[in-house]
Amino acid sequence: MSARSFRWAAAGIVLGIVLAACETTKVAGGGPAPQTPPAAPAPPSTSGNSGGGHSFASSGDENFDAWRVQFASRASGTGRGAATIRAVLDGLVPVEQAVQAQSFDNQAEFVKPIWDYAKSAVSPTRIANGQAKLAANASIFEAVEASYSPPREIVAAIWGMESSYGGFIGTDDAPRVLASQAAIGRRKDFNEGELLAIMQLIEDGSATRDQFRKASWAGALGQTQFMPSSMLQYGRDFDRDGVKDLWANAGDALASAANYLTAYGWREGQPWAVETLIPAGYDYSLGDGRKLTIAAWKATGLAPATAQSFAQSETLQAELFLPAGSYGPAFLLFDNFGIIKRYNNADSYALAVGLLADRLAGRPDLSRPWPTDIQMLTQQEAKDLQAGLNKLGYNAGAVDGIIGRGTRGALQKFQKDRSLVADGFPTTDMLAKVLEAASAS
Ligand SMILES: [Ca+2]
Repeated sequence: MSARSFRWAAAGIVLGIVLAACETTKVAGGGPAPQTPPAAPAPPSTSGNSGGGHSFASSGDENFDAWRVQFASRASGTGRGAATIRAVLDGLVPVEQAVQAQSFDNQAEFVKPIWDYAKSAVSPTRIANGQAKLAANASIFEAVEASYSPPREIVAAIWGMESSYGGFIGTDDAPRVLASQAAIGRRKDFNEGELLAIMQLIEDGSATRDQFRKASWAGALGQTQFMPSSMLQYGRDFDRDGVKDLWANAGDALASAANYLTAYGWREGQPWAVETLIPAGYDYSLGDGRKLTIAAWKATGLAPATAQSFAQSETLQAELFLPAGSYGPAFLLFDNFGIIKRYNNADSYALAVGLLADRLAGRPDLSRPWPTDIQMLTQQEAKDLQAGLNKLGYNAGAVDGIIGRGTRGALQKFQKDRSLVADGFPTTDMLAKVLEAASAS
């Protein structure tokens, strides 16, 4: 798995997020459920098509052309009409492979700390813009909140993170970028599924071919950046004008996002997380992903950092999350954190959305600052750390330079065995200790 979020890369943000290692699966939610085939009959193909075969003008790329003809047949086999297939696939020229690769590969020399992302998420501008958008669209948010589970601030925060509240929705052609990836075999089934979803959306009248020309470079659509399969399954025509206009209609986009979170089980009335104070001498190894009740966490000495209580129920389960180890704010995470991750599968993303939503809801800033003066490991150093932990018998997983939960857990065990603060946080000092132990072993 890669820590690089291919969507954030699209937004020009260099990633490599520590503590959030996982490939971002954009609004894929484990794959869309099969849809009922649309009833709309396909007009007959006009030209270049005989005996059910498909032909297209050459793109100049043999491999792409071969894939396109085969995929067109597969699309026909799923019931898509020839005219739709042509509208989506004809005239496509694949994105240069070097450009595609650059979009996916993590080029960052340094592993970027999670707080870089969290801090930019709650910039004064983004908070002010969000509050203005909430006010300007109050009736939409009112109605969306009445129909779906998540509070308006969470939906607004996603809107802010995904498109700067509708300000930036992408300029790539979704069929082109999806086809380019499928043709070279990158997540072929996924990308072909997204192309089929686009065809269905066109055939059922949800959107036009041209609307799909405004997408992120990974194919995400509209103000809340839905992948086509998610638009097909969770998209909403909130203003009931007959089209799911995620691009220009804020109500459609926001209702779709709220519907998505609701469908994945948003727990109404529960927080996403609450910042917690950590007492001196605390056993940080409890922050290893385990879930305990609020009552149990309180018994270990945790207390809410602000006036906000942890949760209404003492029996609610939560996880202690230490994105900055013992050096920065700590959180009790609730199930809704995982629901936000269904939107974009990275801890850093969910943290950013949650923090922004809290500020939009008028809650105070974090009580503890992020440790912005800590020097982060380079990717090579992160690899050295992983190799050292593996050599010592702590399973840090693949030596990939990406510090995810596996590496943190291994480091926590190393720290605990040596009576160090077991926060799993990879400082250069901790790297030196691991390397020293590994070379002596
Ligand atoms: Ca609509």
